[in-house]
Amino acid sequence: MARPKIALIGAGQIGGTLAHLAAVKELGDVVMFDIAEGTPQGKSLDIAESGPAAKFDGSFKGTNDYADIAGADVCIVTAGVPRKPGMSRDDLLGINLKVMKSVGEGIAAHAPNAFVICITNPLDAMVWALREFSGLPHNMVCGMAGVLDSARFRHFLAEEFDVSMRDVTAFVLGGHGDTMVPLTRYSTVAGIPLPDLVQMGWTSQEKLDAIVQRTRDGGAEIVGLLKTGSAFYAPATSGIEMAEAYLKDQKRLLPCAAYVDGAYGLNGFYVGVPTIIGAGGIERVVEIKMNKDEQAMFDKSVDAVKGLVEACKGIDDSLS
Ligand code: A3D
Repeated sequence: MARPKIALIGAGQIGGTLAHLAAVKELGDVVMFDIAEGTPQGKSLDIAESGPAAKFDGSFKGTNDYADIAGADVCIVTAGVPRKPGMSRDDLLGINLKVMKSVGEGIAAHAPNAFVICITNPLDAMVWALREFSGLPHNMVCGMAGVLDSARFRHFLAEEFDVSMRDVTAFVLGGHGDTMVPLTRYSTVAGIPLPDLVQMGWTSQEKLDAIVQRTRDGGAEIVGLLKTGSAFYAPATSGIEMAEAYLKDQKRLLPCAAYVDGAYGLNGFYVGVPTIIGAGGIERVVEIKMNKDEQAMFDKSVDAVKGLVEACKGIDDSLS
């Protein structure tokens, strides 16, 4: 059986890391597309040349021509610009919306059967716009944010408790922005919920609140340190986890920006929710019960995303 074909649209920091991870994990043949001439070609050749030492097989191609993504099984989109210190994700909206238009048209023309994972910010609005521009089925277009935000939360919790991060599960829902919703009641160490761990004296409520805030600010913390761009190792690893769930029909329960129509009181809206990812793409949206406070945080986050979607409609007439 032929190897799956993975198209990476954008060959920047995240795109290059995605290609390397896909290679090392032998997920399939990789085509990297970018408008910058030479960048996808150079990164692809460099990764291919690491194969003999790393011991992986696969073909790696860099291109500036959308025709080369033809027949891709998965497309991961990182094309656009990242933020710099002092910028919010929302500041990227105007420029990245234009990028989503060309990417959506490219995918529609050459890889209409692909499972599409958007990573470009501001995430929830960009995945909505990418779906609109591409016209692909809603279950085949989603956004990566919840896996990353949950991974950051899990990392901070594992450090605080001095336990393996393997045993820490965490849930971060809502939009990928300052209003994201880390759900402590649904986050556990080997099944023990965080509020119980506070009662058991593993940490204090103040420390837990600080970890929640650090999770919300996780992207900005890295931007502040790097100064020239934003995080890429953890975002790429998170995108690969989602792609693998699709390619291997793993039926993973992963939080991601998915089209929600009916659940959570939403009618046709992209936002971060728990989903099942398998061979059918986003196979299910999982509706969990939230208490009053959690619901209020989620609603606030949904409102923030709605504002961005409206802003997109104001910029591009074809979206209204
Ligand atoms: P960067 O290293 O700048 O790479 C972006 C690439 O996109 C560059 O190589 C550009 O040449 C290319 N590009 C620009 N316009 C186009 C176009 N029209 N068609 C094809 N390629 C194009 O950025 P990065 O890889 O660090 O980040 C990529 C995106 O991911 C940014 O929007 C970030 O804000 C976003 N990001 C999202 C998360 C989430 O958790 C959602 C995390 C980190 C970064």
